[in-house]
Amino acid sequence: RPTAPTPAAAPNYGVYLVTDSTPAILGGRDLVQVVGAALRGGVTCVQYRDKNGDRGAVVAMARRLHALTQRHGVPLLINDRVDVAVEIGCEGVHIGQDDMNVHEARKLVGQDKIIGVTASSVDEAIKACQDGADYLGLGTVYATATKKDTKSIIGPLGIRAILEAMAEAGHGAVPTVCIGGVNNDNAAEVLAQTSAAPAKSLDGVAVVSAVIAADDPAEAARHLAGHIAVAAIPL
Ligand code: TZP
Ligand code: MG
Repeated sequence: RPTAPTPAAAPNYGVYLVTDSTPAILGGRDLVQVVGAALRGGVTCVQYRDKNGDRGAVVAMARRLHALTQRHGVPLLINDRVDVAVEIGCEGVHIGQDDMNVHEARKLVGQDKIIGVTASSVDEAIKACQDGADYLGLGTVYATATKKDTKSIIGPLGIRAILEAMAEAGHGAVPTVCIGGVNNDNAAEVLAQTSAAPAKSLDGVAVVSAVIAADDPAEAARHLAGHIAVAAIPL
């Protein structure tokens, strides 16, 4: 791993970890320890996602995670809570279709920070690109117990259709990851089936339970990194 990282300048979305603090996924473990192990295994980007914590607890955890990701030269993004990202000065935010819009978020975080947007359709993806999103999370790929309200299960072919439309509309340079039910058993297949090469392919895969709920998060991340490397995505 490079020793002089510039996370915000050149993010690598290859092995994108989204956290979950719920007992069903994290169990009784310490999130900082689990994310630390995942970073040692090769996670390249971390999104802190906590739908339940009160603001004070979320700010405190975000600061701990940021100290950790900074040691690894990896960007930390905050899900939904733009104000928390601004307060702790991390590398950016990730927002869904029902959250703050990209323009509002940009005013709050500034030009130099990363804004990621979830898109489930061609229209949502193109709009997010036009609005200035720095990367897109595409999905839901497969049904998953991690997110209850996954209204749009679009499968690998749905992802590929979005990638093709992005390239066609001139947004081929916007990085993308896919999310939803991706794990070490299906990552290779997902990467192959989503690829709209040579026009556009994914820049990585985003996972929650495949790493956070793994018995050995470092090994799970290492294994995922191997799939990314085999798919010839630069790590
Ligand atoms: N957005 C779409 S699916 C999802 C999110 C945050 C959860 C994915 O979790 P998992 O455990 O990787 O299936
Ligand atoms: Mg959201």
